[in-house]
Amino acid sequence: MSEKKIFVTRPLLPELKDMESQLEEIWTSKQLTNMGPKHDELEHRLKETLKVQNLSLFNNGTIALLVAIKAMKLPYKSEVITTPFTFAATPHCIQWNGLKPVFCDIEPNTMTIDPNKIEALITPNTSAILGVHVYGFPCKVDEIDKIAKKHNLKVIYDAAHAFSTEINGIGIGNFGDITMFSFHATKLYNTIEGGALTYNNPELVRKIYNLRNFGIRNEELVEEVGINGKMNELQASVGLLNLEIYKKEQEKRKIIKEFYDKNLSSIKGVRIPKMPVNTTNSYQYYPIVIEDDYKVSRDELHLIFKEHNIITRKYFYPACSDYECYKHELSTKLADLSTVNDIKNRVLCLPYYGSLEDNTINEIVEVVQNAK
Ligand code: T4K
Repeated sequence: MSEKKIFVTRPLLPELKDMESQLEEIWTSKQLTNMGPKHDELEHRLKETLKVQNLSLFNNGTIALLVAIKAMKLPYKSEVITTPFTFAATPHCIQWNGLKPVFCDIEPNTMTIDPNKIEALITPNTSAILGVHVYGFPCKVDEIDKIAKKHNLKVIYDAAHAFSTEINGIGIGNFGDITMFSFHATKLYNTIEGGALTYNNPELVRKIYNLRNFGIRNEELVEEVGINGKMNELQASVGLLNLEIYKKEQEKRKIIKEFYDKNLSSIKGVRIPKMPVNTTNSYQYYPIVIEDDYKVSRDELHLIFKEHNIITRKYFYPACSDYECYKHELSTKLADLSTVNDIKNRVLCLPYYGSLEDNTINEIVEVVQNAK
């Protein structure tokens, strides 16, 4: 048993001495926030890293997603078809915009929204589809695009888990009308708290700038009802330093993934979801799916891990469609959510970060091998 608690993740942190010199610069300039030099540099650098045309930084992913939805100008109370297999922030951002989340089932391998089940949910009141690249698995973007074009719907992506994921060499932030990234401490690439929006339509640049900054254009002009979504200089400096080291972290996680894959895939009843071909992995999470022919249930395995002082996570149990605030909606009650309702009871995210020690990784594999 591990002496210290092992968590599902640990944040990527730059060297303290590198942070000290960043802090010295900030202290000297006294520019702490409001689109300072570090903010602007990070925006520029991330645009290159994520291979996107436009990128706006935010103080966290949730505010970024709120603004993304707002920028789409969807009719008040219209319906947004989304996945319930996600973090609470996704449907909450729809609801906070005065819109209605309508939950669609997921497909079993990538656990992303199932395009084959979207059209049945479209009504005259549907205005958008919001897909989540959950665990970094990309949604079926081409199929979603076709449906959206056919029904004149906006497409919004939540790429909170998909930093640096690419499909056929195209950055994941290029698909749909707008994409949100989260840079929360638990994410592969973090700015402590933080996030970004990426989009190809140049007309959105001004709109998003305004929405992020109270709607203020200049000292005498307030153009619309905005919010405070600004990333500060301390967050941006962590972001600049983490840009230098996130690839190393990915390499370490790749090795851990190979070890997990090799040792877990041969265990009866343990399924390892596969990344689609021509897609690069963000190495954000390591989910396994516990099938009926495994020795114990997912919940039992979760408890066995706990006895070893290893904290695995049931991301995303409960599904958002089970939340008190959504489960009573008629659309939730009527929806066919059979795959979500199955997967939510089977999935378990294992500890997954570069500084996991070899003996811990071995222990994690042994727990799955020997559970009874
Ligand atoms: N969309 C999706 C699909 C998302 O997953 C998220 C966030 C969002 C939107 C919203 O983006 P943000 O507004 O957060 O930028 C965590 C994160 O707080 C949350 O950001 C994330 N999704 C979600 C999936 O996971 P919890 O409640 O699981 O976090 P917590 O505090 O239990 O952290 C997990 C483990 O990480 C801890 O056991 C230990 C470790 N940890 C965590 C923190 C915060 C550290 O070692 N250091 C830390 O500072 O939600």
